[in-house]
Amino acid sequence: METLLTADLVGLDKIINGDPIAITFFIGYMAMFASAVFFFMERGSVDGKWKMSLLVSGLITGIAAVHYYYMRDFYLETGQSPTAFRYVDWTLTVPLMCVEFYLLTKPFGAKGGTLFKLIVASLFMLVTGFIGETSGIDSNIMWGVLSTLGYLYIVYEVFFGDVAKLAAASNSPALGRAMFLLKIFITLGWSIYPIGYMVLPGNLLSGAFEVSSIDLFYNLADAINKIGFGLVIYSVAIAESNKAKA
Ligand SMILES: *C/C=C(C)/C=C/C=C(C)/C=C/C1=C(C)CCCC1(C)C
Repeated sequence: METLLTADLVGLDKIINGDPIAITFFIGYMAMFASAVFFFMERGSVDGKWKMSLLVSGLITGIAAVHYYYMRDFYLETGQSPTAFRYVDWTLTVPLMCVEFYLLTKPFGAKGGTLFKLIVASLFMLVTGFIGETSGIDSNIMWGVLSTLGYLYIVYEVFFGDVAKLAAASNSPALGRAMFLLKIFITLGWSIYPIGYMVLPGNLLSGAFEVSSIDLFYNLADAINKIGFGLVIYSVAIAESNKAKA
């Protein structure tokens, strides 16, 4: 009990003394937690088919909140990047984000097979990324390239594959808007992760940033992609639900 208390106080002191990485873990944790509460509560404000989307947004941010709680403490105790926690979080939340994309197009005929392809590609991206982060200086570029292939496949699916075809055929302005935003998140929001990965020793940006900044990139990207994307879905859901009432 006593050691726990001391560690907590040391951690708090670090945060207050302005370790920017510690601060982003701290804020990330609270923001994910608050977002999860918000998405769960707001399920009641939207129409039937959007409720599942809000539930999934709540699960994504809720799962992230729990991992941020552990990642923050791990970082404060060790000063190291919490790579294993990070990838466990992503392995759960990225497939759920694929479910989110699928739910958007489901009312217009999306098939389970599309979801399956997205999940397989995202798992490939994450497994190779994890191996890359833990494999050391000589091979992290190679694993990063492999991981990027999984990422590019997801981008391809959203821009030209099944997801894109369904959205184009739907003639729904709401889906069109959601798809437009989804494309921005997938290309700009998700690309922050590989940029963060490139600060690893031996990788392309290792001279330009300190290794520790990897967590700044990842924490920023998580906030944008988990909370930001959830809010975008929420705003489309509210607009569509109000239209249906009018
Ligand atoms: C909520 C978490 C999300 C949306 C995580 C997304 C993660 C990525 C898009 C990671 C991509 C990577 C590459 C494309 C190459 C280098 C290794 C990764 C795993 C950082």
